[in-house]
Amino acid sequence: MKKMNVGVVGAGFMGKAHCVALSNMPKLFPDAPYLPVFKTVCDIDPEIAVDFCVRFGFKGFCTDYMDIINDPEIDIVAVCTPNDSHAEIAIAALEAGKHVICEKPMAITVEQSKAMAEAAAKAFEKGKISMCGYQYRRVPAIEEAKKIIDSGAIGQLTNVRAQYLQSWSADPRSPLSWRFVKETAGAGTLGDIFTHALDIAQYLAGDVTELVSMVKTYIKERPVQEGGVDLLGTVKLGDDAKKQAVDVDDEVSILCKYAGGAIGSVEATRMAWGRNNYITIEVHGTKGSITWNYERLNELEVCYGMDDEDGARGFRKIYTGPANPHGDVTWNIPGMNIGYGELKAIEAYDFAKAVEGGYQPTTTFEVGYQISKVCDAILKSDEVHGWVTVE
Ligand code: SOE
Repeated sequence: MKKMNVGVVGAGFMGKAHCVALSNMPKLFPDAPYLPVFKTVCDIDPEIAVDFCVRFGFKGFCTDYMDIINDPEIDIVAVCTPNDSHAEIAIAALEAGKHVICEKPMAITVEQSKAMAEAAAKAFEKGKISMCGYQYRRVPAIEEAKKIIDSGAIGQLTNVRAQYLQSWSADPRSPLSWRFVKETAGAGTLGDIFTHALDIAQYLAGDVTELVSMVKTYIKERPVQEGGVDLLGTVKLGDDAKKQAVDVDDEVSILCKYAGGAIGSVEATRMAWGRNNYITIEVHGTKGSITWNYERLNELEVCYGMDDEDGARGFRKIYTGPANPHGDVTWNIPGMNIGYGELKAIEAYDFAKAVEGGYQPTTTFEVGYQISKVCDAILKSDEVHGWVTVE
């Protein structure tokens, strides 16, 4: 089997997600185009880099990502660092002739996203592939929803509502990590999770063309955690901890128009007690509806409203499995279910197929750039208290 050397920059949560996915990809997909070889892992913290190197069986580690960029043996770079370094690392990797998969949000400014999309277009001319990590659109149930919508079975879309609700930062004792600092994160909930819900909505309904928004920060300062490693609310710090101001948003809501003609809304918060990874989509069409929730990610609910008789009308539940998109990764019997790990493996597989086939996969850097433009329009709309057109 063909081998491809991988360099991973950033050995935190997303570094782990990508490495688990890369190692599972050839095991789950019988036609995986290559066997990823763990060549080098980079983290600015040498202890974390060494630990990761040992646990994942990397051949080596480094603390300067340029060691990965300058290594001619490395074919693929996974960018899994905090948001402020995505642009410089991804562009350097593309210019050095690597294929690049970069975590979301793509960058912290529209200008950076634009530069990344341009670098990706140039690299593609030389056969190099790039992808931004908006994985949730690859959930088999969402791909099935897309098939149903595109087939016309639920008619013309009228309304598309998307939500991403979490609670890990609802407690004011949840420490301030890089995710609460504009300089490193670019934005708060907006870049972190709103963009995922937006990506799914746009995948199904077309790009957002006009919007009006509300952007709120509820917890204005948080205790600072020594070391700064992002622990996603799993520790709480007491009143005696040093505090730092939060300069990003906690919650974002928009009303919007989609290019496909539907209207709708997208909302996200990390302050919804009781919600964990609650991503929902509800799509209404002139002939039927679709609804889905990530917390039950294998289940797609569809109502073929015009086909059901009065008194028998309702949502039918489809347990996605081998007969649905990405059925070759799911276990044999619907209801056995896949989770986050398999989803990231689907992303790694889609990326690998694109590398093999020499085409750009969905969730290109161009998509990441378009999402950045919507985020910019959201901040502008909140500022002017009115509707704005997405550039
Ligand atoms: C934290 O909100 C986070 O880890 C996001 O950064 C991810 O993109 C999301 O998939 C899970 O939650």
